[in-house]
Amino acid sequence: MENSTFTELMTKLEQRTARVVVLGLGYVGLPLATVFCEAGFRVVGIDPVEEKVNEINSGRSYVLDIPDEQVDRLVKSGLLSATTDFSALKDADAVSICVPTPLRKTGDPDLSFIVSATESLAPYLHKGMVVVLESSTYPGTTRELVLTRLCEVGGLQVGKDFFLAFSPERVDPGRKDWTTYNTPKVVGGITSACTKISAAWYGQALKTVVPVTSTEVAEMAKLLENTFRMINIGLVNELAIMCDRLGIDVWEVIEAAATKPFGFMKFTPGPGLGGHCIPIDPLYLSWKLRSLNYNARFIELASEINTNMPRFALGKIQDALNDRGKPLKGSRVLVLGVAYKPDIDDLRESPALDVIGLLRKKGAQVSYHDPYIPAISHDDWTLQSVEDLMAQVKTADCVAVITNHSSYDYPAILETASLIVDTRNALGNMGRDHPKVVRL
Ligand code: SAJ
Repeated sequence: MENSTFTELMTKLEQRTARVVVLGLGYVGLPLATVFCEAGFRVVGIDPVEEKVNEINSGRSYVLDIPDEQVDRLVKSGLLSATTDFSALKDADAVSICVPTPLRKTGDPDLSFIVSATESLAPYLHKGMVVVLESSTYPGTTRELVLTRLCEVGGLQVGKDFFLAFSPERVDPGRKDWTTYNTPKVVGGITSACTKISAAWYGQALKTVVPVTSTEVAEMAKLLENTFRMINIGLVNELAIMCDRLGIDVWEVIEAAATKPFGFMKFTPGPGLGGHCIPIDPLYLSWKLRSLNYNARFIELASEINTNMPRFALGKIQDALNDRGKPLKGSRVLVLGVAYKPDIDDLRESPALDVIGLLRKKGAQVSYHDPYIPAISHDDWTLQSVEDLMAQVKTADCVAVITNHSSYDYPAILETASLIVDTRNALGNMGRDHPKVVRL
């Protein structure tokens, strides 16, 4: 049943006079804020990091996908502003929460950012407000953590006085074809009125909105998307281990299988699983199911295999050197590419960090090159990206391709190196059956 609060808010959203606040201005929040601005909403971005706020208010962007020009234009037009002050929420009609959901050191979900954002919002919750959580999390979070805290605010009833929904972020940093604007957006509310009003809000700014019947469906859809990916990467990683035992070229096997025009989806093995989504989101799901006495075996097994891949890559490097009469200990190993995936500058959860750590533990003289990452400080070691790449390739006992950035001149590297362990098939057919090349 739609009441006057619902219809008044709906009118503001449809007329785009609703005042929008985006909580958290990272790789999800800033693009979302700009998309609302481009639709004509006035948006205040709130972030606790003053440097980010100053960058935005100065017309500059620190997010790969958002150009300075766009931020500058939106700030100068008065549509976009940023602040560290959460009291900006008091004037908000529509709030999107885009905060991190990492793992703790224990491997359990860290929901502290969601709780903190909700507790900052609660004092400003008022009649006629819609709140949407975007952070990837386990099914039930919006209802159990966000709704319970917002309902503690005196006398306001969800679905009647305020509206609450979940809408999973689908941002793939660096991607040009699918953006925040044109990627279909799932939205699920606590009540049908919550779904309707959140979908209407997002529908004013995004190309396609997909309403679903609950926050749990929306939360679970996101986890299916990324668990699907993690498990299939785990499958091809185990296939690489099997092919290694069988003496079969796994890359040729995958290329052959990928010729099937239906019923198959290509994934490729590698030295491990990086990033802030794929290795982490599925563990939110398995953690939740454990609390319900269910063991999500596919997730646990795939995670175990993916986590072991840096050690498998180490073994390939060790064997390749050994076959050339060189112990790993004391050998000069140049790691090529350390970002968690090609052509980006993001190091989060990168398997390169594990491979370098394992090489150092074995006594190898490890250096690295990555055009996007000038320096690394991790655990008890710090390294700088080497300067003269080809000189380092020439002197290395082994070049280990860990992240296959497209900017590398692979033919020149093949010509210059004495030994290459290619964990990403970066050399392609050049590397097949080449005496200097060992592939995963
Ligand atoms: N990886 C493999 N083999 C593969 C694919 C990926 O080893 O076949 C590794 C990558 O090297 C990387 C990790 O897995 O270390 C994650 O790679 P990713 O391609 O999944 O990239 P992400 O982590 O940036 O995933 C994001 C996700 N987007 C969102 O969560 C909104 C994911 O859902 C997208 O499918 C993915 O981008 C994408 O397709 O680019």
